[in-house]
Amino acid sequence: MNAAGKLGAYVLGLAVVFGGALGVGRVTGPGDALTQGKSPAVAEHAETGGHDGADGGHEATTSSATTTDTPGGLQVSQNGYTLSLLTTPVTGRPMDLTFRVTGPDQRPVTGYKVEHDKKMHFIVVSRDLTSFQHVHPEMATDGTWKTRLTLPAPGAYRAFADFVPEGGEKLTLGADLQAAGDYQPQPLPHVSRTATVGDYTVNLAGNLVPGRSSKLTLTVSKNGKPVTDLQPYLGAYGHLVALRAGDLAYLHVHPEESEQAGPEITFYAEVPSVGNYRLFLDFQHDDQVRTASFTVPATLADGHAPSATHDHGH
Ligand SMILES: [Cu+2]
Repeated sequence: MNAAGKLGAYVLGLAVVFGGALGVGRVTGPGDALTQGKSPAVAEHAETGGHDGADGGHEATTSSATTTDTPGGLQVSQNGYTLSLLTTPVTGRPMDLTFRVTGPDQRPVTGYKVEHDKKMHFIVVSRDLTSFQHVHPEMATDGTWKTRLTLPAPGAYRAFADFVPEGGEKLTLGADLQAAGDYQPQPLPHVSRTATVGDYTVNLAGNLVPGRSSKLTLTVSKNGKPVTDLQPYLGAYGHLVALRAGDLAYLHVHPEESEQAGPEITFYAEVPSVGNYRLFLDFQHDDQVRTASFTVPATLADGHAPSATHDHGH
């Protein structure tokens, strides 16, 4: 009870953990039978103990605790739930993308818990990580979800369904989308702590350290002035999705609760490994949601830790 309560609060406040599989879902979810297969192994390696592993879940910062779990978004089917995309994509014009999630009983899931104001968070990114969309589909009574979006160009895309099924634990399933046509993959954008979107500049401070809760502070300014009247979007002043370069492992991070509507938004993110990550920040100002994106390396704590408290590029 206590452990569950504590973890629950933690999730609400600073939801972090890569794929939701690390401790949180496993401990609080009722679907223990579904995860039994890997829990013992994880407990063994993580040395958190079979019983108070519950409590130690997010405090276990050893790298072994993170590497034994599969991050979210890498599988099209997990815990008996399967994502099926039902639309052949087109590019350059709006399309209605439909999909279903089937449950352990093989039927389309129709019962979902609301999380961050929505029952379904759906993300579509190009595999080269240069295009990102975060949308909220509508569900028909038969469990078919539909959303309108435009894929900017031909190529390979990854779609992520981030949801909590009733009676199950939080999941992020991923599926490929292939848009026919002449494809020009772009290299991963350069590592940068500054992102520009329209008149807005967002600066990033903090470092990603694998296996640790890493504090990230994003500071929003418009035409050089700090923005102090950010609007809540889905119950928070910002939403952050992190995707690992190379395999698009998925991390949805929510900010530390704040009374302050900017210019700073603080997140705690826990990444599962070294490597480059692409971060996408959604924030709302002047009634419009905008996305700022960054490429950020994750490095070991005892390795190079660049001073990151100052913005670069100004
Ligand atoms: Cu969402």
